[in-house]
Amino acid sequence: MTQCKTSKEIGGMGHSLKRKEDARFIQGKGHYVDDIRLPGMLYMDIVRSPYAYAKIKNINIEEAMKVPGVITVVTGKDLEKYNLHWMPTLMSDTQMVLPTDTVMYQAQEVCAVIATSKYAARDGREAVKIEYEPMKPVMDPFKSLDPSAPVLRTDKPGKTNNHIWHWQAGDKNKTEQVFASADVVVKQQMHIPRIHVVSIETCGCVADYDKVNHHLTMYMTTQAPHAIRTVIALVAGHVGLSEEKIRVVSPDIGGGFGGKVPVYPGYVIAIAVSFLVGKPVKWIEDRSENLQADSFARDYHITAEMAGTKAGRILATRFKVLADHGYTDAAANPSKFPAGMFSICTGSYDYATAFAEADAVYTNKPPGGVAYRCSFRVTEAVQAIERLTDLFAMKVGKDPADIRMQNFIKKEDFPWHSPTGWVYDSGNYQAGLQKAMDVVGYAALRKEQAEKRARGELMGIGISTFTEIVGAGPSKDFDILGIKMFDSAEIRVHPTGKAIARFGTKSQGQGHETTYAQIIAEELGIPAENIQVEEGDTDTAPYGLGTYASRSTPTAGAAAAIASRKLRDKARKIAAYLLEVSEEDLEWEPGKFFVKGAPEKAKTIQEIVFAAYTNHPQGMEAGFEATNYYDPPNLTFPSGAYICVVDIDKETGAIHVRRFVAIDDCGNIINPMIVQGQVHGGLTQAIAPAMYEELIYDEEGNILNGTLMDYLVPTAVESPKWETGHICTPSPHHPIGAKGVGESPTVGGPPAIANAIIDALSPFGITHIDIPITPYKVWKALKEHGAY
Ligand code: MCN
Repeated sequence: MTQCKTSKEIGGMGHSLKRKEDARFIQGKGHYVDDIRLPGMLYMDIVRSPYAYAKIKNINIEEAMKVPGVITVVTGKDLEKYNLHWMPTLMSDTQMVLPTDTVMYQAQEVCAVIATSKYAARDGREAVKIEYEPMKPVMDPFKSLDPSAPVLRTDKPGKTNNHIWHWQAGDKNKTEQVFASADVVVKQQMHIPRIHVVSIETCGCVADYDKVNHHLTMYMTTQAPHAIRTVIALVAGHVGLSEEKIRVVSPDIGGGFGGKVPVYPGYVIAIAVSFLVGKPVKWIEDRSENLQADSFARDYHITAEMAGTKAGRILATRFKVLADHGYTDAAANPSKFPAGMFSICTGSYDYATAFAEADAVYTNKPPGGVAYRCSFRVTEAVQAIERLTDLFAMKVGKDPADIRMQNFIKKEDFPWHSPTGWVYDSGNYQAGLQKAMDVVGYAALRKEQAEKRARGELMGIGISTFTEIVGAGPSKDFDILGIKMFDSAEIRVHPTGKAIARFGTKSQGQGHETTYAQIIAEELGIPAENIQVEEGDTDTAPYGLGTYASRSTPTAGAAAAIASRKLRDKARKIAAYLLEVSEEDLEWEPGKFFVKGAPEKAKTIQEIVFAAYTNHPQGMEAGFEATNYYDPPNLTFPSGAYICVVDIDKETGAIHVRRFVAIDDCGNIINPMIVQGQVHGGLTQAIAPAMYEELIYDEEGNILNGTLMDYLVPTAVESPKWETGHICTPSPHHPIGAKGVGESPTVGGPPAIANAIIDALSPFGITHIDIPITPYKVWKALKEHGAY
């Protein structure tokens, strides 16, 4: 009898397999865009605007052209000749590749210098002389809609103001009625700061146009290779490069976090230059360019209100949002989605009434709208709802944990129909919070807090219980450029039993090479080490929409399971043929089919695969491969309960995060170690906007903290010891019961920290401080509230 290995031995689901990709990463063998060197390759550097809003009077390239090695300088007017000066953003907006007469934000691309070395290109860049006529920029989104404000997007025919879109969800009249008759109403203005993803690798590309075959290969840092190819085809179509003539290759990526979803002008300029000069062109941003000019996230101004009873029952919420998207809406137009960005604004609670509306405006800031490790503005919504919940608890005089327990959607109420249009698939919020409270020792901490308060010490405990919404599609609700959102897996098992699996997603550090292999191993019984996972090459991978919005597990992960099951069906047929029994007489155990009641009569998956090429039933196609394009019936709704404990130094305002307990529910877990890594990284990115990061501009549009010397990215030193754990409510509609997890910590983390800090300061009557909550803001609030 053939003895099969256990799920653990083959690296199946639920096991902490070491990441396959790390073997090359930790040995410095990762292959990134900047590692690509092609014969005859030219280098591009970009001249950027020092002004936020200015007319371009003249571009003088004379001196630049004298720099040894400089080949040419490309301006917007040059691109205009070929109709290559405009491009769509990934959603529904457009932006200039290079401006022809007006710059719209500081650090905007104005022209590009092409040279035989990157140093010559940089010297050429310094030698370009541009004459500007500066104008007063629009930096305040609230003033952007004033009739006196200049209309910024004059390129858009018929545009008479700076409004981009309006979105709303929920029942406005009913919400007003509930608010009018409620015992208790709390209201808070808040700002969610403009932040940047700051991935370790900046953006860049090598555009390689092959004149002979009229074919473009684009090596680039993109999270969505297929969708980007479609965008490139829309632009490059003007010079006859249609989609089948374009190959996008996304090699290893050093972090994306949403910032490598948009299309950046540098990509299009590199393509245009490669097309015009017939040579490969490399463009790699430097760190400052990346921080100052790439698309930004958040920058939302929210008026948030909650109505309820004195007994602590939440009845309704109302949100009015103004989104500052800068010069263009880079990546996330909510009108594309059925219930848009703030639609998860009822959080994990079971009240039936809510209304949310949002407007986005243009200003003279760099492009905004990137979903930085948050889908569809969930981070912003959760920040608002979880702050409101604490304010409400404070007002009715109850413990914030009790208020949450009282108002949670109950586990038996799933699927839950939210008042803003979603159907939450599953969850057990009470169990999650209870576990977090047990782990942190909630009751003892409250006791300690009371003792410390009596001594005048500042200690705070903050809770955040959140629901995420991840996995776009379903295709009926979501599209990018009209392409319906699904994702894909293609599995090919070779006669030797070794497999190659390709996906439409693209890992930027999430560990897909390991976790996808684990799903296939579990379903097919082929050891994960024998399954090579590939993503990121549009010539070989099946079409997919990419990796963001924690969608890879909900979509491509499901596709991997379904494609594997298709192969298992085929394997059953072959096994029945080989064992000369009917299919119904066979039973499956990972890695083999055996005859019911006679386990010694068995065929292993390796034997079956070999037979698929050598000895398969008549009428059956040879080979052992399957593809699945998975269109999910619904999103998945991961959730979490986070508790943060802080100590604050009253004299200086310094905040010490003493404990942080994160209990997540992402359904069935494929790889616990990878999920833990995702949570650790995400939590570090959660303390970022909560305590450190915010891009600041002056009234003239100058960025005031445009280097990593003064834009404070938290490191391991600033991170507490994260205490992580899980509960599991499998997604009922996902083939392996998994939900996404990548964004949960960045969604749930900031409000837990903010709530803890405010809790510590509450004895002084302080009820809110906008994030990032810095020592200075704490000290100032304490001073204003009479603490000194
Ligand atoms: N996973 C698992 N079990 C689950 C859910 C997920 O083992 N139940 C594993 C997955 O198989 C995958 C990882 O956890 O290896 C993340 O899966 P998922 O939540 O599906 O998210 P994506 O793979 O789609 O990644 C996107 C998400 C987002 S939106 C951003 S932004 C982000 C992030 O993940 N950017 C990252 N994590 C990042 N991690 C790194 N290192 N770098 C980035 O740029």
